[in-house]
Amino acid sequence: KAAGSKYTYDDKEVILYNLGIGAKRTDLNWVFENAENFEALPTFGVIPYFNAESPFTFDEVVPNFNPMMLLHGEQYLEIKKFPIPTSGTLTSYPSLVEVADKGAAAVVVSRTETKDSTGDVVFVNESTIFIRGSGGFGGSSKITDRGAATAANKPPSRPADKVVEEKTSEDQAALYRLSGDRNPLHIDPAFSSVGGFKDPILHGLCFMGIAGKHVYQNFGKFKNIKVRFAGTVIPGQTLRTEMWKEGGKVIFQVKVVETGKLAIAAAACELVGGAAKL
Ligand code: HDC
Repeated sequence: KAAGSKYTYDDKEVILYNLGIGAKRTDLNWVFENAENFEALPTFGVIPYFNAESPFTFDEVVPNFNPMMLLHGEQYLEIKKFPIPTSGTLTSYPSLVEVADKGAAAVVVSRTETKDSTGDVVFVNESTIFIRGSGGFGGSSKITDRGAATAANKPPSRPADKVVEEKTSEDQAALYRLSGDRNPLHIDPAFSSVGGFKDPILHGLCFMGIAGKHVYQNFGKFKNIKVRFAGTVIPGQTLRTEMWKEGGKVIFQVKVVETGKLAIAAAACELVGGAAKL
């Protein structure tokens, strides 16, 4: 929509988001609006875009669309302007980029620019949605190279430079959904089981936020983050983020400790100024 989708928020939305990705009551900068360095965690940049009205419906772009078969496949977030505002009105402009045919599934890529009231772009989001059972329509299987948004980010063979483990709460998805993603897949077992999951699964953007927090805590500000959701996470499971600093970039991956399976792969953050503590 040319007019864009407005998202108005204040410290309440910021604190709710920070709590949703695991901030603790003792993390005053993240949970107390009067703290000297009160801030939104960097991946807050997905929230205005996520709450924007899409200019297309999945029904219009893929065959056999079933919302129960939809999974978040990949996400790229670029933060174009610092500091991230902790209140205000931001306007998002979403558009469809491409649809690919993966045989058993369709992949839908969209892009959203989010601007502040001066017209500056604050965030760019590129989102890949993986829709099982909607492929086989004879389209190309290729995804266009979009630079950092599609980079392979293969981890180096040496042991990780930094590792952080964080146990998610069993109520993580129940809390995270209040930041705008009310998809029943994350709360309603009757819905998730039709999609193939006995227990409701955690939002991809929630565990991306948790991993982004680990990168931020260890290496400082980043100007972008890209992830591939390689496996599902059930609220209550423990996430292990393994990080490698390669020049101005932190390559990372996330595993579920209880199963040893990858939850995030092909992931990286490019650091602001390339300067980072290690
Ligand atoms: O990787 C599998 C998986 O299960 N990943 C985890 C998914 C997940 O947990 N996501 C987060 C939770 S869901 C969520 O948060 C939903 C949220 O509410 C979103 C709402 C958005 C609404 C938007 C409104 C606007 C799975 C199932 C994704 C893929 O596994 P397989 O089927 O085994 O695929 P595979 O055989 O390995 O590969 C087939 C082709 O697909 C490409 N591909 C694989 N994983 C991908 C992916 N593409 C994008 N994202 C991924 N995660 C492969 O490259 C392959 O393509 P090709 O054949 O061309 O090489």
